[in-house]
Amino acid sequence: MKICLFGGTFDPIHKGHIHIAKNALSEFKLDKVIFVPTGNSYMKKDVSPAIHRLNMLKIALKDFPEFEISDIEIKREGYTYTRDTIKEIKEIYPDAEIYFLIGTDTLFMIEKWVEPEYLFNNLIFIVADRKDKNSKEKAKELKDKFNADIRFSNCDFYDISSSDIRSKIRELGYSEFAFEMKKASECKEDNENASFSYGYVIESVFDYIKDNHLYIDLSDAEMITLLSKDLKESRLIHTLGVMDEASVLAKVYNADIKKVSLAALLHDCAKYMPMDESIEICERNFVKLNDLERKKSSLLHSKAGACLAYEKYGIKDKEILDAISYHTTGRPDMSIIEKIIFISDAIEPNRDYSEKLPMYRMIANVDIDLVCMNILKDTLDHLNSMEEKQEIDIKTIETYEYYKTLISDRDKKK
Ligand code: DGI
Ligand code: FE
Ligand code: FE
Repeated sequence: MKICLFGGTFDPIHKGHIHIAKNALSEFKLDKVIFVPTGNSYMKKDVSPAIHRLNMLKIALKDFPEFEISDIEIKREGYTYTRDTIKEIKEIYPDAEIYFLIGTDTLFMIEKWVEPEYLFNNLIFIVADRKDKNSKEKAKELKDKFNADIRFSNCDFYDISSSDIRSKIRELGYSEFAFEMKKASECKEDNENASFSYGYVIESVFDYIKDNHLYIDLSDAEMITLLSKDLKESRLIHTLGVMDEASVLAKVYNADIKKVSLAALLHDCAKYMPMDESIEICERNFVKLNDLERKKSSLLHSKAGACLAYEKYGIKDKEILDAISYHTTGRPDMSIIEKIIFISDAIEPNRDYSEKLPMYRMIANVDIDLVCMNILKDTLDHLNSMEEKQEIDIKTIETYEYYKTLISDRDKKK
């Protein structure tokens, strides 16, 4: 059996990818091409969330029985190396001849990958460009050095890339881009614009991009519209209250107002997400959950919220995501953004659970750590006084202890 792996970010998969995969399939008489989207270490790289890239692949490849998708790299936490992927694939297909489809740019990078010797020993590389003279020379060099088997596909590699598509969408907006795409697809093949049309995405993938707001940042208004579908009215009112309170505190403490408002806006975005979905979204983003978080939605919604903010609202900023993630329990040594969200959630103008709130609201403007400690203390007291015994998350206790010590050390110094 001859199988060919085709790795990439596929952000998004475009017609050029499909074109070269089809060509390789017939030219090298392959049994199948397996598309292997790269993983993303949660929130780190500037690529779209894995789930979207995977969904776009599924949509684009559904009519091609010889094309498969493997999520092995997506399922692997942290950095992924092609070497490990090949090892796994060899276990699944021990007798297969394994090809690896690449563009010319990749040919120049393989030597820098982990264990290139292993790769050249175990793979037959197919380079999807026959024209590039430099790549022919590079192939010869690699053959001499590693005894590499590098073959050139007899097809044109369309030089438009996913990154060009992303920037074009960003620049034109969805409607203009759709228009451009339609125009390009009407060009004849020999027309110089044809290669461009090949580079675009298929229509159903474009619909997915639009529906999931990929490649264009959502405006605040769009976020609120989306959020209003996920939240009840009372929760939306609370959210706007947190935004108001947090913006004031951001000014007082000189914190990044944009980040603070986004974190405030989205802090409870997963409040009504069903438990099973919440656990799933955390797991696929490698967010670890303890046993209590797995059974209490009051605790789970903050971590699930960070993941939802990342996947659905396009937030990639770690500081914003952390503020959402820790808004319920807090954590020791919180950043200023985390503290602002943590206390704004408790003291926003619509809250009235305690007569101490007006005092907290005043103190918040001068001593945020003191208010943090008090809110944590109140939460612990509240949970302990409830009729139905409440388990307490270790983070809540650790955070309380941290701020209690901080305040008492500070008072001693005075
Ligand atoms: O989502 P909100 O209602 O705006 O507020 P939140 O996210 O701060 O808190 C949600 C609930 O979580 C609140 O009723 C208190 C509860 N909570 C906070 N810390 C712990 C906790 N519940 C348990 N069981 N254990 C905790 O450590
Ligand atoms: Fe909350
Ligand atoms: Fe809240």
